[in-house]
Amino acid sequence: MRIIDSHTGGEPTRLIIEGGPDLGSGSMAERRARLAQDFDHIRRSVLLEPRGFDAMVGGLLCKPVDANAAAGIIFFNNAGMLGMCGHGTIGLAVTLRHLGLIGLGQHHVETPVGPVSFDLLSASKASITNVPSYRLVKDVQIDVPDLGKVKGDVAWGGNWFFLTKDSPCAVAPENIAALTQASEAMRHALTKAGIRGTDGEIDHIEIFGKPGEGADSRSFVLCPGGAYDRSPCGTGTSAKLACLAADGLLQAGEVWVQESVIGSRFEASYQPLPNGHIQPTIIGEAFITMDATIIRDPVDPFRDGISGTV
Ligand code: PYC
Repeated sequence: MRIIDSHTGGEPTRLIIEGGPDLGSGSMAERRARLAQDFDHIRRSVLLEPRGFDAMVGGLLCKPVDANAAAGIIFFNNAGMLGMCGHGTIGLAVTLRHLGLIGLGQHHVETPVGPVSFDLLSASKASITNVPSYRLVKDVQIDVPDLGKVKGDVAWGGNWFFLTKDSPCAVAPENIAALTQASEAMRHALTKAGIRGTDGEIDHIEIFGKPGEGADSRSFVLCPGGAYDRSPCGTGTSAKLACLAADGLLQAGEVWVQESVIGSRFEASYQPLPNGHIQPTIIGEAFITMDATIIRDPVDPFRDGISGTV
């Protein structure tokens, strides 16, 4: 398998661009189910140690159903399949141009949770238009061991998020271990309380803190496999925009600068949709870091990654 790695605001994306499994010709949702059921060893071999590590997000480049789309993509991580991935779509845009498959401008992409698009603004910068996003519930209160009562919103931005300002410490790189522990505890508390998204568990936690100069907000995002997002998280920023829009705190077209715990930034805005949901747009930069071939030696006992650690 040929892979191309990139990072978006520090968060890695590893795309399988050749030699991946044949998932047939269904929708990306159908192909994602086939990938999960029949080819999970491919996901593991590409992302888990010794080739990958817990923060890495993978994507399988697929032939789109609609010939007018630039690509179909199925994103996954160390724990399983993802819905959408914002930083990964910025990485995809930059990777497709690196391969000479697209030029600057507008392109459509099919994902398991619906069509998205991106405008490639330069060799390293893209503006993505995400799936419609919305807040499901405001001010959910959960009891979290060692933290007490934590209040937050549940929102969809292409994945399910619990968003809270109740942080046990400053949202800063030196507190990543404490933030990880706190968000794991919040996720368990949500599961224990039976609080879910409409079609699945809330597997991403987003904790907000004081932003740096020139940003509107800083966040720590816990991903499903226990790693934190080095980028400001495209789907998490979309969920945040949905909450801001629902509270009347951000107007359509207004720019929101979302900063990650390591200080990388996305510029985000939204347009309202007739059903009350929003259409988020996220601008970020990605850089290619590697173009490589995966070798799965049949006698290597760890050719499909080290499992059982997530
Ligand atoms: O950027 O949407 C995102 C994302 C999801 C998980 C990691 N990054």
